[in-house]
Amino acid sequence: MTPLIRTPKRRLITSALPYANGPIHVGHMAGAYLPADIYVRYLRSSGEDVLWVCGSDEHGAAITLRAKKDGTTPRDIVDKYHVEMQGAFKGLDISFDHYSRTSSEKHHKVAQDFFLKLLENDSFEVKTQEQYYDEEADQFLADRYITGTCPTCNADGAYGDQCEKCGATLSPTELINPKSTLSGAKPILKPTTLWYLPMGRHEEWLKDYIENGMLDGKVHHDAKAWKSHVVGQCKSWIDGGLQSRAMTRDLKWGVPVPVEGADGKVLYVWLDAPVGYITATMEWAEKNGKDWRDWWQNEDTELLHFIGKDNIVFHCIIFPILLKQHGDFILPHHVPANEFMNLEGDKISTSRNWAVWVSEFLENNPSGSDPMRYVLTSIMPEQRDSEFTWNDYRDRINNELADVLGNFVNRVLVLTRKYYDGIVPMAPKESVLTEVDKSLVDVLSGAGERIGDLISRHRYREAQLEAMNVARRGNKYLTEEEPWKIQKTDPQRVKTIMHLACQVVGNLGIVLEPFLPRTAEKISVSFGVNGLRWNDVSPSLVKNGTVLGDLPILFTKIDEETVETEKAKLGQKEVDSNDSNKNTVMLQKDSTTFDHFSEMDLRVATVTECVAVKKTKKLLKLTVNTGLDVRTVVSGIAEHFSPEDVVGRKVVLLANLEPRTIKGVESWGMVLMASTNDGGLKFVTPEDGVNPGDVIR
Ligand code: B3M
Ligand code: ZN
Repeated sequence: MTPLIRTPKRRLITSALPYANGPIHVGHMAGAYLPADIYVRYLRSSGEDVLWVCGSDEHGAAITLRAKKDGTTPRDIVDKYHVEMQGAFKGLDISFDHYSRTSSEKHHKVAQDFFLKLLENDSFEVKTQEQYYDEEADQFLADRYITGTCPTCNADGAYGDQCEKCGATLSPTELINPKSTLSGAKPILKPTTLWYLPMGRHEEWLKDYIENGMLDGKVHHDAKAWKSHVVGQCKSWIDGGLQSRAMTRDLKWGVPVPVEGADGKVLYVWLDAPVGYITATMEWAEKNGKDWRDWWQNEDTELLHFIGKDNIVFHCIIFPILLKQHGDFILPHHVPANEFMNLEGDKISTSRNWAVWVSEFLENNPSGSDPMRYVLTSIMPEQRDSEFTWNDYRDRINNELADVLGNFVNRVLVLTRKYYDGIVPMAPKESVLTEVDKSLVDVLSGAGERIGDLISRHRYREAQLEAMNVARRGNKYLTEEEPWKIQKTDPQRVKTIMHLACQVVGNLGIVLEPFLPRTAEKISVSFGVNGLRWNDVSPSLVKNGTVLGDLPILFTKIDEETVETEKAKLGQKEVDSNDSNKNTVMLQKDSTTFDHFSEMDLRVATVTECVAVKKTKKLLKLTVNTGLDVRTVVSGIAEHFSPEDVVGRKVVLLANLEPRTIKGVESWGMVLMASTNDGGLKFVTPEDGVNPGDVIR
């Protein structure tokens, strides 16, 4: 039996609050913002009561880590990206009703009140435990701030929560030789008190909520409408047993824990950030003379969270627990999370600059948001990971937007101008319609419902395809009916054809709006249907006698140069930026002693000969004059230098490194190189006047 789901009176939509620690890329957009934008635009056009909120997530380790790397303060970081991210959203015509931020005074108060209510409702376990503390940085260390040797596989560089080499789940105290990533210091153990959320207590009702859509013995939502990957992830968390999770942290940056004696403690970012949705709603309500409670405390409201898959557990398990424990709030009815979008065969990565940055792209491509929106929707990772490539981008713009949509609209406009001075001809009588005409009319009659139904079920790729199919049908109709061939002999028939073709274009002005808002707006204005809405979609939308307005060419084609330029940018680091370069500066090594240093015989040498080592890709054999002798040294620099680049150079040599034989060649010593932070290698070259044999100390 399918349970009866009530139709909600209003919908509250949220999109994941992006961390204010870097710019927005296409993966973010396709994950949590563009799908929500399409959904909300459709609901608005359908006359539904809908509110969409978002904001910057300005707390948490992501921010403080970034500030540390850039040598600046968290405040500076969040102020910068709070503005920058909004630029990207605006550029892509993301139409939030309200965009907030979590570092505001208002939000701190809301989050603290929320926490206090949880405390009052006995939601936490308070535990005092020993935690790693960095005395130099003067702070407790989050798991990711500690690295060391993995106790399982002995690999270096394991994190406090996980070894990425062998996959072992760790706790920080298990690491061998733990080190703080903040200062490099060895952390000490210090007792601290934290408030834990005992999630195990909630397993039973959560299971019923996720698997059956039931809450407190009542039907809450349609569990079958949830995506299988979302339900699957939640189930495996619950089945694995929910562990208690600390809801406070010993950090300076964040929402202070509003309890006496809790100095130096802040709320866990995954408590504070989702409460940001509530704060954003309050701010919007205040500005618009509305009551925020209608949206959060009324059973007639449906709550939907748009997120990426890495946020599923927080929105489907932790936040629902918090909301239920609080007691005054509704719980999420749907979490249509998306999977990940990859880029040109690799994962999108901010630190490697393997990303398409939305603001930067739009700055260099003043064609507006629609082409990018179109492509991202076409490949939205709704059910599985997807991939963005520039070739595909070009093909979709050129073959679909330009050749189908743009071409069709333009032909209708040009022909209407040519035959009727741009005035839409009268509707034909029903009786003169051919079978082909009738089937085109049918396409228009059902378009609103078909596309709307797909959007309602969060199938945005198919919905956009269906909307484009309306244009495809129109284009095919014109091509096959060939009005230009019969205008002289059968002008009456041409009037029918052109009237119907104008109807197709006019309807595109409505059904394309959620996907391509700017294009839809241009079409609507030109065909006199602006201000009309989803329910107006019909074969008689455009009024007889409408005078068509100007309409510029809708899409310009993408040339090869653009594609190549964009591809070339991937993985390249900006040279001047004060942020990205510093990311790759290596941390200082553990201290050494002067004695250790003076054991090393570092001296200047000149390269007199150089050849590649046979059957290797990486090795060069250098003959060097050390001032003491002439010897051979094998160096792994062949991928960066050819032998001619090396001969005649003065180099710095570690001369007393034990001799060894590499690929059959005796190597005595090591040439010192500088690794640049873009992955390159450079010689360390002594000044003029320094000669072979000169000692470095
Ligand atoms: N800032 C994670 C992210 O940007 C986090 C989302 C918060 S939603 C309440 O992926
Ligand atoms: Zn390991």
